[in-house]
Amino acid sequence: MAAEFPVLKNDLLLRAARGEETERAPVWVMRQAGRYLPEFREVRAQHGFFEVCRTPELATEVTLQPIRRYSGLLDAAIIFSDILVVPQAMGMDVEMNPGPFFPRPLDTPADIAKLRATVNVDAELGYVFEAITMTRQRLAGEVPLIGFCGAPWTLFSYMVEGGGSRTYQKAKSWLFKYPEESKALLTRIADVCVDFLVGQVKAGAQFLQVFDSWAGELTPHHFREFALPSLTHIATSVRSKLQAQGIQVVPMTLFPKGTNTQLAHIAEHAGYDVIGIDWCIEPSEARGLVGDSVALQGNMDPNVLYGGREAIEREVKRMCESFKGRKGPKGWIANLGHGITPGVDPEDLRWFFECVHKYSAR
Ligand code: 1CP
Repeated sequence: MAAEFPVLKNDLLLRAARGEETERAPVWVMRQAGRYLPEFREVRAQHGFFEVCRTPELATEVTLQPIRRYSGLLDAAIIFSDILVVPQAMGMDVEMNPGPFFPRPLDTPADIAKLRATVNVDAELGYVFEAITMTRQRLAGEVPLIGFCGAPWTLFSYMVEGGGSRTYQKAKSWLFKYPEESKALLTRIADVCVDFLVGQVKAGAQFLQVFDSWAGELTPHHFREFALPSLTHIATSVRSKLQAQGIQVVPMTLFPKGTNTQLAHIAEHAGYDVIGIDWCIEPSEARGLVGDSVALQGNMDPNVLYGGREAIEREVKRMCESFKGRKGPKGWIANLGHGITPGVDPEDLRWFFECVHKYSAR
């Protein structure tokens, strides 16, 4: 079983994830350890992207950078890594220059044979587990630590496209041309995700997030046919495996970006405690769709952070009013509607945190 860790002093995130009413909304931002921070760019000037991921000391340092800078304002740390470590663990080469690049993507189902038949996550991804344990120690209980993985459909699209894409033409042609092989591959990715997430909890992660960044590229019909089953499989299997091993189950968040018309269905069928929403839906409308069945996370447009302090304050206030309704914050984790981008002034992000503290308070 996992090591002993310092007692958690701030459990706001965990209480909100359980759907409880909180004194204010907990807040963190996706990609909070990243290029907008000069201290992160300094580390990256000396070390390659995957070198940082694979060196627990460096991954820990980078994870802690925003916690140190925004001490008392941030309510969670997220382990520094990338969703693409799972395709690597499955046997694919992935480079980061500067975006993800796969020299040998999966062109046809015949290429599936090139993947490892079974993936031992301790052997392939043990460096993430080590980084999590080290970070959890160094956090000294200040805030909870989030572990994560990419969702099967989002990872499938990178593995088939060979990188980012505008049209998802290759990944989608797989779904239409080879539906059964696509489903088999999605399940195979999901099985690795399950072991990876369970390993992260064993190593010390206190909250998990599954990033389905490209969920909204699918029609609702195909999202339900191809993406949702593997998402449900992950939620169900992670919980049952943790229980079987006598390890405390942690809250699970799904970020199915771009699927706002399907929120009610996802809340009911995917099996997650928290659903992350993007900025293309008003929070009160999202709450109306999901009822009280899940907590919500989000959802300010990251580009507001380029609009200056007045705009940030105005938009945070509006977001808070919409999430809170007439009462205080209940089951709401404040965040952006997608990752923070490299050009943001870190002091403007500080202002975002301060405004969330002020306007989300009961
Ligand atoms: O040079 C660099 O430092 C590269 C920038 C960078 C960073 C900081 C990449 C490349 N990945 C990361 C870290 C990262 N990626 C984290 C760290 C923890 C945090 O602070 O949040 C996380 C959670 C991710 C997850 C991730 N990687 C997602 C899902 C979230 C999202 O933003 O949609 C995706 C889609 C990726 C792929 C990826 N990795 C990196 C880039 C630039 C991209 C996206 C490229 C594309 O548009 O396809």
